[in-house]
Amino acid sequence: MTIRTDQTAKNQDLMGFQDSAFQVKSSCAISMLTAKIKIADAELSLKLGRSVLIQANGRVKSTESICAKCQKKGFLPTYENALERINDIIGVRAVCSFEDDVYRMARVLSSHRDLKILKKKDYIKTPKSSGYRSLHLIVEIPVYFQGEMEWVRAEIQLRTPAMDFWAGVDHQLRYKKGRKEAFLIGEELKQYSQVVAELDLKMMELRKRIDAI
Ligand code: 0O2
Repeated sequence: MTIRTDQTAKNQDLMGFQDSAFQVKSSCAISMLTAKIKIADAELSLKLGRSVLIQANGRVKSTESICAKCQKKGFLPTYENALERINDIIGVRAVCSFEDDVYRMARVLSSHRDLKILKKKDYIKTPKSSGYRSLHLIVEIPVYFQGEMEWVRAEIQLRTPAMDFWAGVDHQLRYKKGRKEAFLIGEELKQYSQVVAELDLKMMELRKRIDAI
């Protein structure tokens, strides 16, 4: 008889995420969302005479991270639970030049009739207590695979380069949470979130002045 350790049991319950059909559908959803972001950028470029998109990329959350997120949210880490309750198993991030470009990009994407916007989380207007700032769209996109259409859920994170830089440093700190030094660094990082917000505003004002020349 094989005795399953807790971790093995959890990972087996999440095996659906290793399934090749799931992987193909996720990768299609990422390609389609990335294409939509690039098309939205092309449309905005025509209107503004400049590109707003700096980069767009996507990823599928690892099974370990899905398992950890289920535990953090306090529900059993099963494939069904995770699919239903975790919005960012599939994630796409678009870095846009300026704060108003982030909202422009969100408006264009929201106008696409084949994209369902389930939720908008504006952590720019209302930053998280950590200091995190970005605009999140929880969406569903239709994916056609093996003769069937499925609405696949994903999270689109829209942010400026400064917000992205801040979030990257904060992400590194996350792995050191619980240590005394990490708490102090976190407090300092929170203050820099305000500095980043001010820099974003100043850069946007400069761009408006350049536009007006
Ligand atoms: P990872 O490793 O980046 O994927 P909810 O939708 O409200 O039920 P959820 O999904 O926790 O719950 O929503 P939330 O808080 O909007 O977070 C979604 C993602 O945003 C996170 O995914 C991070 O990618 C990013 N994020 C949110 N808060 C922070 C933060 O304080 N710092 C940084 N760096 N990123 C943040 P994961 O799965 O937490 O992490």
